[in-house]
Amino acid sequence: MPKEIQGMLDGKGKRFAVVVSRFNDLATRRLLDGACDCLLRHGVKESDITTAWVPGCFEIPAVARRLAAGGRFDAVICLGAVIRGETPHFDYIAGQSSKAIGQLSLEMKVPVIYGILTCDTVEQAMDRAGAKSGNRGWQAALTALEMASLYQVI
Ligand code: INI
Repeated sequence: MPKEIQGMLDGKGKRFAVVVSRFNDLATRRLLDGACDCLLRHGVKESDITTAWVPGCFEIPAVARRLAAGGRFDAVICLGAVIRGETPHFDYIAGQSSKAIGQLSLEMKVPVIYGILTCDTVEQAMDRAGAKSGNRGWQAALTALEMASLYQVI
């Protein structure tokens, strides 16, 4: 039988950092609520969740890097919402933040999870922040639980 490894979803005793962007906070506050709800329901203590607010998605990776490197957390969850406007600004912010978070997820010793919405409209963002299409913050937290556990096994 080949050996299989996988992460479990038990958050007991684990500590999580959530970096969340204030830009489009109507949506990002809901992502944060979803992430915290998921962590608490999986056994994480409220006092073991630390939230760091940043101005916008562009600032998320720099703060996530410091939190991930500090050795205090089992995973770092990045939450934000980039909403397309009339200029190419969206592409720069969405592209840079996703690339930088992807790079961190490869470099850091703990999982760095991507929970950023990239949407054409506010309505799409709200749908993905708990209205019609689930809550991406909740899903990002679930991924963080599984990956934190998997890293322990590895
Ligand atoms: N930041 C976001 O998080 N979402 C956006 O939609 C957004 N737009 O569209 O401009 C945005 N811009 C701010 C950016 O993240 C930085 O905070 C800013 O450029 C200062 O570095």
